[in-house]
This record gives sequence, C-alpha cells and structure tokens, in this order.
Amino acid sequence: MPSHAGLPGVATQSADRIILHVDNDCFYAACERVREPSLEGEPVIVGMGFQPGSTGGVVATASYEAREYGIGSAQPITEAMERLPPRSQTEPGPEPTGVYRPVDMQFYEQNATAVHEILSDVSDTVRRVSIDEAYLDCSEQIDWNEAESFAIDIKYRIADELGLPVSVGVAPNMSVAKIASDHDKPDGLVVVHPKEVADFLAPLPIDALHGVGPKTASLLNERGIETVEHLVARGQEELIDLLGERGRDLFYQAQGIDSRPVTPRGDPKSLSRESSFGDPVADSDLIREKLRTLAEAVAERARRKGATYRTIGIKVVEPPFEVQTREESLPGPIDEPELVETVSLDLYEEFRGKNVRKVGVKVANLTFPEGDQRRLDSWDDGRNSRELQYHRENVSGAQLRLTAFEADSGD
Ligand code: DCP
Ligand code: MG
Repeated sequence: MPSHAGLPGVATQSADRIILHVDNDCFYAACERVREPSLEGEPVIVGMGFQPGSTGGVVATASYEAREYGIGSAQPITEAMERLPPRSQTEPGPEPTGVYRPVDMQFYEQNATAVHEILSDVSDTVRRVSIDEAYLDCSEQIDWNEAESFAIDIKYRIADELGLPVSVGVAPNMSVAKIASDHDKPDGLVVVHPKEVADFLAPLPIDALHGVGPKTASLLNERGIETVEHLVARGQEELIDLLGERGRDLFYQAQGIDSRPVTPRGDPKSLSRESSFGDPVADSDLIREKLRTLAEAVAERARRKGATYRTIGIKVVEPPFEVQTREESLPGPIDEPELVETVSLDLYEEFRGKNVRKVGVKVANLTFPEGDQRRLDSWDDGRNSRELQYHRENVSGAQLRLTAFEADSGD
C-alpha cells in the first residue's frame, strides 16, 4: 500500500476533516421563483394545504422578504395573511402584499434532485439529510486553505445552473458545519477553521445549537444560560440533570465535538481533487506540476478505495468563476496512476497560456471490483489470462485517443 503521507490535504485524523453543510435558502419559495422569475425580491409564501383564493393551510416556508413581516414556517395561512394580505392581480394597492402559492412537491423534488446531482458531482462523500440539505466530506479533495473558494464555486454553480441560492457552512465536523451554514443566511458562506471552532461557538445564542427549540431555550435562559459559552461553563452534570441525555449531547455540541462520519449512500460516482493558485497563473510549468500532484493524489485515493475508472478528467477555472471541464473516456476500467497523469496533462494542453485560478483532476465512471485490481499491463480474471494494451494515438493536435485491444491469450 503506497503511503500517502506528504500528499497535500490527505486527512489522516478526524480533526483534519473538512465538512460542508449545504442548505437551500427558503427552499420551496426559491423553487417558485425558478418557475416564476418575476417573484424575485417579492415576499413569497408557500402554503401547505393552501389553494389559491382560499385562506386555509399552514406556511411551509416564506421568502426572506416575507419573514420581515413575521411570517414563517408552521404559521396558519390566515395569520400570515393578516400580516401580508394576498396580492390581487386586478387591484394592486399601495399597501404591502404577499404572493401566496400552493406546495408543489413534485417540482421541489426535481429541484432537490438537481442540487444533489451537483453536490455528488463536486464531492464523492455526500449525505443528503433532508429535501434541501446535505453534508459533504471534502477532506481528501481540498486543503483548508481551499475551503472557501471550493464553497464559493458550489454556491456559484447551483445559482448559475439552477437559479437557487444556498447557504454553506464549512467546519471540521457536521454539527459545527450545520451551525455555520445557518449563521449567515440567506446566501451565506461561513468557514470555521479548526482553530476557530471554540471562538466561533462561544458567543452564539443557545438556540443556534441543533435541537434547541424555544422550549429548551427558555428553560436554559431561566437558569442564566444564554450563550454557548454559558452552557459549556455549567458542565456536563448540570446539563444532564436539566435535560437528561440530551444535556450530554448539547454539552459536546457546544464544545464543537462531533466525530460522526459523513456516510454516503452507495459508492461514489467520481473521485477528484482540486487546488487553487493564490493569484491566477498562466505559467504552464507551474500548472502542469500542480496537475501531476493532483493526478497522483486522485489515483492513489482510487487505489485505496479499490476503485477502477473509465474516465479521466480535468477542471480548469479561469478567473473569476469560469469552470471548464474536459474528459477522456477509456475503453475499459483501469487502475493506472500514470495514465491519470498523462491524460490530465494532455487535456490541459488546450488551456496552455490561459490564466488559471484553479485546477482539478477527476476519475469517474467508477467500478469497485473488490480486490480484483486492474492494471494496464495485466488483466487476469483467474481463468483466462488476458492482456489489455492501450495504444495512445495522437489524432489531431492535443486530442488524445486511447484504444484498447483485449487479446485472449488463447484457450
Ligand atoms: N418545510 C415545511 N414545513 C416546515 C419547515 C420546512 O414544509 N415546518 C419545508 C419548506 C422548506 C423546506 O422544508 O422550504 C426546507 O426547510 P428549511 O428548514 O431548510 O427551510 P427553508 O429552506 O425554507 O429556509 P432556510 O433559508 O431557513 O433554510
Ligand atoms: Mg433550507
């Protein structure tokens, strides 16, 4: 097993993890805006059990403009309409009004799936936990100094491709990442570096902690516990006396301790690693060197996971956010680090001379043959000895083509 010590960002300890929590802003209302862009900037209220022309149902969500009027999830529509009367198409008046829409679950699910597809494309370790939120473990894809730019790219891509705003929290574990994504909504991005966890949490009101609703908050407030710092200061025993086992959970959460792994469902679709330059560069030697390092890291990770790949790709980000991807399909699944490097460098040729902010390498179309490691020079299924030969052929300019010959050794 090759050692991965020294590869940048390859985390070996849980403290090094880079976890993202991605949560859509006013999700159902934002989906209504996708369908009806004129609702941008308007107070939009989506009602569960609501029908146009009626006053029934409860608020599923409200856009941030509507929240300004005290409208929020779980409120009866009648109450919301007292605060913001429904807008009339025919007689728009001077008073502020709200736009009310019924829930359309099928449409929201479609949008949620599209968000999830983007997240699964940018990260191999994604766990969707509700219709509009997911955790990503990007420890092996980026370094901490890339975290902010990585999150910006995700936000930009979801906004650009789907027209949906998200808030992202980045932290060394799931619970702090969730608190961080909530911290600056909407369109938020909060990065909490491992060393900043305690300082970030200390001044927050206790209802910033996951699972602290109005009841628990007032119970704690009555005892003089208003901030996370106060909660930690009381110690575990007092919190357990007050809240039972939940007190213990809160005590850990308040200290930013959470070792839960992000457990994706199913195998990853791709493995990638990316790295940005401090300032954009055009120096192809520098860029090629970075691609080599990334290719090595990605191929190493694939091998460690027992994955073979049929596609090798690169990503080149030109300033400010222009993401370009190129990929090459292989005729069969392989585990061949040198080819990852060669193909990545060949794909880069097209961008030679261009100013580049960030590059990435990816292997995709993964299969997990469970120990049956495929190498370029041997293809042994135990019964037939086969040889897989790859012939590289320069077709035109930088275009690289790979062809495979599967030669039966004869039986
Ligand atoms: N939802 C609901 N009823 C609730 C809470 C939420 O039907 N009581 C639905 C509507 C939300 C979606 O779930 O759009 C996602 O829930 P969130 O808690 O993430 O709320 P939003 O995405 O609407 O707002 P935020 O910007 O606070 O995340
Ligand atoms: Mg949300």
